[in-house]
Amino acid sequence: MKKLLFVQILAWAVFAAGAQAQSLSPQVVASGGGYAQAGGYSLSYTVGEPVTATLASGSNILTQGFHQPDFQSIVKLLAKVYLEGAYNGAGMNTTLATLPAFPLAQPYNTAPWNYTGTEQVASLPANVVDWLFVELRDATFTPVSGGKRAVFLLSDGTLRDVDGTPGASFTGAVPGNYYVIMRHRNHLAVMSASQIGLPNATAYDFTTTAAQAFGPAQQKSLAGGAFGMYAGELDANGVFSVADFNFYAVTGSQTNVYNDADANLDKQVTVADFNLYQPNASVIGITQVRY
Ligand SMILES: [Ca+2]
Ligand SMILES: [Ca+2]
Repeated sequence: MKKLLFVQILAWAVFAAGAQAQSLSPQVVASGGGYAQAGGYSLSYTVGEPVTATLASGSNILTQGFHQPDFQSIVKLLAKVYLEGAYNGAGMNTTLATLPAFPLAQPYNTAPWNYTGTEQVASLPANVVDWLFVELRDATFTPVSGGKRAVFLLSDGTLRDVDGTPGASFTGAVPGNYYVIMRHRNHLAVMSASQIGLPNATAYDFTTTAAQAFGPAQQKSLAGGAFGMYAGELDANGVFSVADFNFYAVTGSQTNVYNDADANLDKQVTVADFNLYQPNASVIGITQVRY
């Protein structure tokens, strides 16, 4: 009997389709739907429509379609940083990006980072050096919601988000003051010396002095008075040790590869990469960047 009643209700609901639109809060307009009531039972339904597009403007993101998520904040970071291994005296080499195997999706999805972000592009933007992994930390250095993003590092040291805009776009993070950690696959990670008010209109520049990075001597003096991240921290755990040498030794010589042992980012694993690691071998990263 109950089953029969349900079928009857369903029939009523179908009959009512289109004749009685539904109104809820938040208000939506459905392409189809209906409501029926009988014998103490009620039934309502809507015909949804798929998400059709996601739009972003300023600090807001909007997903177009029937099911609207909450408005999400995007916090933008502008920053400039150099990698010792790619530095050429004026900017950084883009040799690695000529590699056919250069990843179009972020490569920080393995240990020690284990970052599950889906950042990817259909084709590389101009002047790419490599991917960077950027993190936001609060006043007590604690990770924050939405505070991780993989972006491209460009030859002039600036960042380029996969959304095509300058900087790193942190979806879900809220405007505020943050310490910023810059991570690279085979360079010692650095954190900003102080909190940065985000979004920022002027790029935070790590390259002007070693003191732009938190802690003592966390950046290397480069040619031309610039400073950059120490090359050769091959296992990226935040500390130079024999483990980084072992990573190089086990990898062995390789050509035309995207490999973490390639400290100078020239597509090859050779003694030149060991030579970058060797003078940096006693550098210890600050606690906040270690894994
Ligand atoms: Ca290490
Ligand atoms: Ca190399």
